[in-house]
Amino acid sequence: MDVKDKKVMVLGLARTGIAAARFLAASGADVTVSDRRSEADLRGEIAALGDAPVRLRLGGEDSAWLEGIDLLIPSPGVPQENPLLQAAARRGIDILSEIELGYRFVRAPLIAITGTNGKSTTTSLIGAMLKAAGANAFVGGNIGAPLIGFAGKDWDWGVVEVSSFQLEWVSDFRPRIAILLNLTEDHLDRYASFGDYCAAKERIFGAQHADDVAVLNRDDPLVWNAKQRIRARVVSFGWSPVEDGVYATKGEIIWRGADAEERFALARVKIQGVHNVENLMAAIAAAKAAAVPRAAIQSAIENFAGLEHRLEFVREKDGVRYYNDSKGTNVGAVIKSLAGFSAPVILLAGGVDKGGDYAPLADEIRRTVKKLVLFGAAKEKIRAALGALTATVVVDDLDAAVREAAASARTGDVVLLSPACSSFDQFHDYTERGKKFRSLVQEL
Ligand code: UMA
Repeated sequence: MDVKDKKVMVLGLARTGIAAARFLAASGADVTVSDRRSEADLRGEIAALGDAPVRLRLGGEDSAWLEGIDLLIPSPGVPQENPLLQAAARRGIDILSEIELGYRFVRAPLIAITGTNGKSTTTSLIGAMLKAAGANAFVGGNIGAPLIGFAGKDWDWGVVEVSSFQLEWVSDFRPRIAILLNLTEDHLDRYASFGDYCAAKERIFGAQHADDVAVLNRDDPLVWNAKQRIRARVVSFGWSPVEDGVYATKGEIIWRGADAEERFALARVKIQGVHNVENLMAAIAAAKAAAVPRAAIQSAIENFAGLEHRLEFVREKDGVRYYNDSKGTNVGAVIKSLAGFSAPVILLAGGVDKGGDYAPLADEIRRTVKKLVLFGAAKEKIRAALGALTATVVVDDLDAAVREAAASARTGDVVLLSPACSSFDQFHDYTERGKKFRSLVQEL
């Protein structure tokens, strides 16, 4: 692909838009960046463009701006119904997501990871395994560093977290190794149905060839069902023993290839919980497909301390342990997080509702949640779904939620922020929400 002298519009000026615009301008394209936010709102983003020669179209969306445009790169946060995107499609303008652009320009074989939950942990684990083996590998994508930012040099491997949003506009995107971890309801504010969301995720395998590898969760029926539509060689992971693939027992993970077997002890692994064993299995399946030696994998899994905002231990005060799980932005994630606790939990949840159903949380709420503290825009919807199952209090915001939780917690309890919602009603993103929670807890 050659972008020199092409007229390209980058839609959305945040992390993705900045990286894409800078790359395209440096490659000789004629770049226009559009964002519905105003210039005043975008000061920091405009500064991050540096001296890249780009034209700015800000503070709205006007289809006249598409005049002469050959190619449009939407940011992941731009939904398919966006009027400019729709108008571009009607005019026959090429539309590529930033990971498709990245795929075409980044000089690295890719390992791509998707799924509803566990993406960032699995992505980080695979990166750590490759680095432990001495490979020159990068970790990027939805985890926070746009793929296109890694163009311009040669890599042994690129490990890329990809979201359903990023997979909406791909065509040739062909990871050597692609992982689908699990599928539960998420982003139903963006998709017409759960089926549409799953179909977007499955596009990760769409351009793979027979000599590529697809890593699939055998225990998730929706994921396993995708097998029949995949051309690549399937390597599976799950809890029951298999002759070819990966499985786990209580104390170890076993990988079985065509004529070899390797065992990975879990005794010294720091990340806890059933969901993390699943992430470890998927990461080991991918690392073995990338020929990473056993010792490098074992050392990486023992050194990995987990991610910020993902069941992150904040502090213990008066015998109460506080955990920040701000990245638990959907019901499936919260179920897995609660499953890891046996102590009574005071659960802080709420934020922007994503159009899904909270009822699947009922069993875990009954089992472990002694009090539900709800805040933010979705609080009444969650109270209607779950409030009858345990003591429930509704407050305005996270500050009040932390105060309420601290006042009612007793020695031995756990206070867990795992919101089951996105954060955009009261925060910039989940990291800001998680940092705020940590500081509120530190001030107690
Ligand atoms: N905008 C418009 N018009 C629209 C919608 C948005 O102009 O119709 C503008 C906004 O005003 C804003 C910009 O687009 O200025 C925002 O774009 P963005 O939301 O794509 O933000 P980025 O910073 O580029 O972040 C994106 C991903 N965001 C989303 O998918 C919502 C980041 O994932 C990702 O880390 C980053 O690219 C780098 O690849 C975040 C996320 O929440 C973490 N992902 C979802 C998830 O994990 O569940 C999918």
